[in-house]
Amino acid sequence: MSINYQDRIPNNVDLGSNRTLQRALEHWQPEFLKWWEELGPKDFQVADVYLRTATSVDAKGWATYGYVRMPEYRWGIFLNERDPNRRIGFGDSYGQEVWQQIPGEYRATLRRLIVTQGDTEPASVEQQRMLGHTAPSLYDLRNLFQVNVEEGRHLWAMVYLLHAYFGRDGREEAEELLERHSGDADKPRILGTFNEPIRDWLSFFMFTYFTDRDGKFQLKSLAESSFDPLARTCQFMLTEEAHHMFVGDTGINRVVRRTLEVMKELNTDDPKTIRNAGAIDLPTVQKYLNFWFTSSLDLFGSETSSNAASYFANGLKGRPDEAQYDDHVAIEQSFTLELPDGSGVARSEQIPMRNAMNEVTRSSYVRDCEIGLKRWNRVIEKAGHTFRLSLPSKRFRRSIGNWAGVPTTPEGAPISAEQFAAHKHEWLPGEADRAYIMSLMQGVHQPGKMAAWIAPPERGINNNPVDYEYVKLH
Ligand code: BYC
Repeated sequence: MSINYQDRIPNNVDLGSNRTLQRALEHWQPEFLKWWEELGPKDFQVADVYLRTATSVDAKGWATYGYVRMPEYRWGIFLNERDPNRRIGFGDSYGQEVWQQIPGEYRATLRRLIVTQGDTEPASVEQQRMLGHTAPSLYDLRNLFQVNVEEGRHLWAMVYLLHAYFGRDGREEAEELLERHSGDADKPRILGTFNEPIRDWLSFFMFTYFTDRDGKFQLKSLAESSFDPLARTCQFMLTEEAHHMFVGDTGINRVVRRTLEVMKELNTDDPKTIRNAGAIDLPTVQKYLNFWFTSSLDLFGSETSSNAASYFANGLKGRPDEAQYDDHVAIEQSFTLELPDGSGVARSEQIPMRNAMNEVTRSSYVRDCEIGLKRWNRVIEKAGHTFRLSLPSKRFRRSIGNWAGVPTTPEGAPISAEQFAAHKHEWLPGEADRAYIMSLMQGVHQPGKMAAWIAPPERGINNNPVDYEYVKLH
């Protein structure tokens, strides 16, 4: 399964043996590059960036590091190796052979899932395109660009499936993936979070921690798919995704560490004094966390979803880590949901397990999110402070599902719209918070130098020192 870098499109799918497909993808390639130039990272296209590139898909040594100009990054098509014994792992056809081609009756649904997944990848690049100028260090600048080129590659992953398995419809969808744009009034991206602007690095770290983690869980669900090429693509994407979440996790950790240093130096926990010293007070970190976590919760869809039930029944999309469950058919089980009853309390309702798959996945996601919070809180505790970061309730600030538009406290207690409005800016970033965070966003582009609002990372990339010249600017 070594990757062929001789072809115009690097791949490990023997693309050269299918001339029609190869030509169609080579036709899409310049469109992608044009999109990258217009809507990819602004102004850094001639910089030499210390990037990793996939060289093989096995666990050992899949990556090689070196300086690359982003437009010359070798975006390509990499699928995990095929397991000839792989069987359908869930749903009505449990135990049968997986599909190498798409059964006709599932074509439209699978296309929709692949397009929705594919749409998020370029969207995130568009959202982050202005961040290069305000990077807190060259180390961070490099990480931003690594995330961006890999999201570009994830778009390639989905476009390959569209071209290879969906004929003309798929090619048209691939074109449209470059036509919708994040935040565009006429042609926005499909899912809400991917139309939110990311103007500052605190948002970027929250996005890579919380929203990329939604990516992890959605990809894990699709990695269970009976459509084998989709499963194999997602398996490899997951290995790339891990670094993105690392960027978010360590980014927030470094922000917190720097704030604690300032709190210690000045012997204060007063947000105003901390801001005057150029750091980000912990309540503000909490507000940004609330915003991005709740937005990411929406990405799992409604608690009750007949779409999710049929994805599961038909073997299109499973639960993340399906093997950990005892019952892979899930036809006789039920799930208890907590729903708003319209009069300020929550009521319970039992629904069939298959209809609750979005909620099952969301719950696994929330547990995974908590790991980072524990780590950050340990740092705060060690520094002798009682403040703790916390995840708001799944009911808070929702735009999708049963709790959409229901005002609650961050703890999930239903309140009136007036009460919500009165407290909103204690819970979510307000204009003053955003203006303050933006005032900190001054690019630091000298090797080893770090903006004053963030601590240096504990180590560099690929065993290089932190003060390595990760991006050579010209
Ligand atoms: N915003 O039955 P429901 C990533 C729509 S992130 C707007 O509950 P379903 C990444 C929904 O599409 C991972 N609309 O939905 C991260 C449906 O519309 P249609 C992305 C929303 O189908 C960082 C309608 O509401 N992966 O990879 O059960 C950087 C009814 O809803 C939203 C995928 O998306 C929303 N938040 O579940 C880069 C995986 N939520 O179809 C990348 C593929 C729902 O009736 N997608 N709607 O017009 C899916 O599995 C499903 O489409 C969803 C929704 C889980 C998203």
